[in-house]
Amino acid sequence: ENSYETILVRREGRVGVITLNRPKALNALNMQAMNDVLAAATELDRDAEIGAIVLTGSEKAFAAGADIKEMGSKTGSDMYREDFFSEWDTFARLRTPKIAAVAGYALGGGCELAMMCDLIIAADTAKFGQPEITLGVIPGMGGTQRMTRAVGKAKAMDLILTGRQMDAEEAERSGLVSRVVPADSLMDTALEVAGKIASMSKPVAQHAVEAVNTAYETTLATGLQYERRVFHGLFSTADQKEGMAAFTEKRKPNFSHE
Ligand code: CO8
Repeated sequence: ENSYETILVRREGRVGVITLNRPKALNALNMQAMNDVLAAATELDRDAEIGAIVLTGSEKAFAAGADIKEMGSKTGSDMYREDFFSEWDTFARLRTPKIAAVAGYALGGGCELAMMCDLIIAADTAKFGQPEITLGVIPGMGGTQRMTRAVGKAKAMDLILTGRQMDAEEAERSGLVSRVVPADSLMDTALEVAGKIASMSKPVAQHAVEAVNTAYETTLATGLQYERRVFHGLFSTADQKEGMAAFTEKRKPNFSHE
């Protein structure tokens, strides 16, 4: 599985781990990295043996943004013709629960990539920011949208207009990350959370991801209707029968992921 140029991929039980690996560029996201992450994550997503994906970087950087050197000289018409970086949307839409395990810098596209995941676990060394304005642009992989939904308008404006970095504690307080842990236990915690999620029924967890994400896309009434329909529909899965039977029989469920 390690035939990729910019990432490392490994499996730990039902968890797939993708590690961004361009240390000399602080994991800056070039086209190759986008293609590698997309290929690896799509393969893990389709694999019935994988119930959660952890995306991580190095101790120093989750990712320091899109690759400024690769991008800098492109023209507006290049960007439009290539529909530059739009394929990241495919990553964001994968339904297998995705956890970003962030240590060090998560800046620009790196912060946006973390926000494409379903939840973010941060080391106490993590630094989040959208510094694009200091480069004469604005966020382009969802920063103005997902950051605003995650932390609210006031803090999103503050971050995006000043380009300042937010530490892990502020990120947790603001609702961007679900937990902050000491840097040396980041991967243990991320793998524990991912392992727990992966022990659930995969299709049920995938429906939960879609249902939570629907909260960002629609009105409350439509979202509630969507949730209820999904809830009803899950009664046609083997795992609902197993989960409820196991409770009644006072044993652990043995999900078949069907
Ligand atoms: N792109 C390319 N190379 C980078 C990047 C990057 N984003 N970040 C760091 N590097 C490189 C540096 O150039 C340096 O390379 P070299 O050794 O060859 O000079 C190497 O990584 C190490 O970096 P530093 O020496 O700068 O390390 P420091 O510890 O001094 O500083 C920082 C770390 C603060 C993280 C600093 O590197 C930095 O500010 N990086 C840039 C952060 C940034 O501005 N990110 C936003 C990029 S723009 C973006 O992400 C837009 C996404 C939307 C695109 C979607 C379009 C539709």
